[in-house]
Amino acid sequence: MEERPKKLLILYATQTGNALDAAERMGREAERRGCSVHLLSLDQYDASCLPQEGAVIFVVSTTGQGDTPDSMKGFWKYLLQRNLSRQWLEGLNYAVFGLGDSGYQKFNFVVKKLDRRLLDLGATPIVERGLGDDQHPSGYEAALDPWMLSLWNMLNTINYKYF
Ligand code: FMN
Repeated sequence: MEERPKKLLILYATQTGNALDAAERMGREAERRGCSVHLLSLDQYDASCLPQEGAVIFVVSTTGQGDTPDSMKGFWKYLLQRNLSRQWLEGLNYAVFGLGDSGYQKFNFVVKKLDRRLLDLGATPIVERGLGDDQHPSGYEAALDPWMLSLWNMLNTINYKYF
């Protein structure tokens, strides 16, 4: 029996809107490539469903002094639960892109923590995390463009059936 096509889920957390812009851009690119996309803010997503996903793309910013955006607090609390096993996310392919500013001491702290926690819970990274930086003359997009390219390439290479 042929495997049912999977949807690409894009989850974002933003404080001032940039991560939403980035996530929407990613969604448009994915759809142009024939991919079926589901775009949601992290506070609209039930974290207990993560093990059932095929692939998830996270786009999250860092605010405060290395803090998560407000819309990520519930999700992050769920993920930090001690009773989640190291196999909980086995079978989940993920990619993370962070938005931050290297002028801050805790540069892109949230996406770095998220990446580490997903790995700890058994998930498999599709590509290395991307780090957007406000200090770059082209802003976060300077890192987003090459990161997206390697993401599409890797999804093709691992023959992920997201169409
Ligand atoms: N970037 C970091 O890398 N680390 C920080 O600790 C950090 N704190 C911030 C605090 C404030 C009040 C603001 C306005 C920005 C901060 N930034 C920090 C930069 C933001 O992450 C960056 O501007 C990002 O593009 C914002 O994305 P968003 O609009 O999706 O929230």
